[in-house]
Amino acid sequence: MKLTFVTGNTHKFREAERILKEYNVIIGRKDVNCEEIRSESCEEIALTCLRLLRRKVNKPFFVEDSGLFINALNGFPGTLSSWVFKKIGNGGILELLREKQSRDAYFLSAIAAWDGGREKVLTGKVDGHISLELRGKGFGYDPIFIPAGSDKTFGEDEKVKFLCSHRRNSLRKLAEWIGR
Ligand code: ITT
Repeated sequence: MKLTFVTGNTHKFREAERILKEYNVIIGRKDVNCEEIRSESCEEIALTCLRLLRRKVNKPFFVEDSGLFINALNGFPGTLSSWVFKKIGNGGILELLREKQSRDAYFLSAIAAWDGGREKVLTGKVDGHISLELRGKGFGYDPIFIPAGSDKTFGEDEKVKFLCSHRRNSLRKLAEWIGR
């Protein structure tokens, strides 16, 4: 099945394209702006966005809302991740964590999909912690996020990110749902 990923983020699209190809799901990209509601739930934001876009996108499609949740900051930046990244970047996050004991964090990805008849929300998560300094490339918070079981940031180890990311987990569920 051909699916459309509605996103303004080319990094997210490229990751999704590579991962879904493994499951024989081919995707195209559409960049239609969706006024995101304010909520602490990625699932709620993604589903609301899907329903708003249903009128504009007349073919099977999905949207994804994701974010970095840091325990010591009560889940901040969470669903504000995109905005916070633009405002204070990775340097700002490291500064906020300077005096904190715990650096535990997780990435969450919520996909809301419409296959032409049904709609579904699928989530993926990856646990980890925030590094002491910026390391590697990638996009967004990749240079400061170290997944559990690794000592490298997502930005330093693209392969690990490809295999275990929050997005990999939600996209795998999407592929399974589409295939049913
Ligand atoms: P769309 O809403 O148009 O899809 P966006 O970038 O605004 O694009 P989100 O609202 O889901 O997407 O924002 C999530 C932000 O969280 C994103 O902009 C990054 O800063 C960060 N983020 C999400 N997934 C990430 C990942 O895999 N690696 C690094 N940072 C990530």
